[in-house]
Amino acid sequence: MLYLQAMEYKDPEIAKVAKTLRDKYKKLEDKRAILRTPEIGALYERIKTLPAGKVRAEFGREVNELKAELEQLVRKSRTSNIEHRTSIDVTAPFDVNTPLDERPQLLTADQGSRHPLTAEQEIILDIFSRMGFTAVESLELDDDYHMFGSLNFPPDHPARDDYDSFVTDEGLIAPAHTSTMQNRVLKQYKSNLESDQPIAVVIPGRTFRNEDVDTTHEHTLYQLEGIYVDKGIHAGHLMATLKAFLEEYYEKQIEIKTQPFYFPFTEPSFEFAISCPFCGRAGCQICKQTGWIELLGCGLIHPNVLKEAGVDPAQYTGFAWGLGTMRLVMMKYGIEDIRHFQSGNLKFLRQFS
Ligand code: FA5
Repeated sequence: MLYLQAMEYKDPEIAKVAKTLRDKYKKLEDKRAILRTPEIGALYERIKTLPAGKVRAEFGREVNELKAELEQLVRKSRTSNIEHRTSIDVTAPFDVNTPLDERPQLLTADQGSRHPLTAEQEIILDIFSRMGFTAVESLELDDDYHMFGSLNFPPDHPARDDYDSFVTDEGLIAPAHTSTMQNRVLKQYKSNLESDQPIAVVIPGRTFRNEDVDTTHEHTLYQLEGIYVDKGIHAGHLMATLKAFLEEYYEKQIEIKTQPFYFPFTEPSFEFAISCPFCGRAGCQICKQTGWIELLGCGLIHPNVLKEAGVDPAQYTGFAWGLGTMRLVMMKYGIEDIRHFQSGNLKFLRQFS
């Protein structure tokens, strides 16, 4: 299934060709052939026959838009079925075809220990499970629709640039946040609403950003997405849920600060910070002299995001958040540099085993 919004063209000739080509595309086995059809060639020829000026420029622009729409369709055809592909075990530390006696000797399990992030994630999920949330794992390779389109990012909107993500040659995306799972989860659990049950899901995941790495920023980071939808849900429920979770996790009362923010997929949106445990809010290098550490982004799910997943925004409202798991754990143990987690430094890791 392809999730693309068909463009509308003002020029009647282009609109007609667009319709013909969309119909043709559905029947084609080799989807790339749509880019070589005579209809599109004829439109480019037609540009040359128009008088120079506004009419020609407008016609040319729409022909280019149609070409871009078709190219996007082709790209999507390659990526739209990724959920159905067989997964590859990328954790195997050797080529699985290597004969048994030539494989590297592995350390016995009793010489290793769980990574602190894995252990903490279990604690986090246990708290949310007790709060009524189901856990769903996120994907580590996704597509443009789930990264942007399903999340109310208009095409070519500058907000897309805020997520400087990694993209494969085939157009697959290493997700920059766990929000890529929102549309899937809403679709998967919307039947709850019909039986008067809320949608209450948390989604732990590994995400990737082309980031300038420093004490609080990693290029490969862990997030925990949360989604809650029901009738009559408002920002008070969001704040109460997060505060209840944080106080359970830190086992003490904590100071939080929220301020308005912008995300295309929530309205209103907030940035949520907790007081810096390293300096007690006096200001230090880790909190960049602000006294606060940004922990998560959140807000009320935008009606367009609900609608896109088939949930009626006139009946239901909901909230969502994306929590930086590594920062949460840093605050708990006073870890002053996020880079320790993925450094492989045994001195650091053994403190948690
Ligand atoms: C997001 O990623 C939004 N998807 C969050 C969201 C979800 C908003 C649902 C509304 C609804 P942001 O880019 O601010 O937002 O990242 C969220 C959190 O991830 C940050 O507060 C921070 O704790 C963590 N984070 C972001 N970038 C990094 C990084 N480079 N290294 C470590 N943690 C990071």
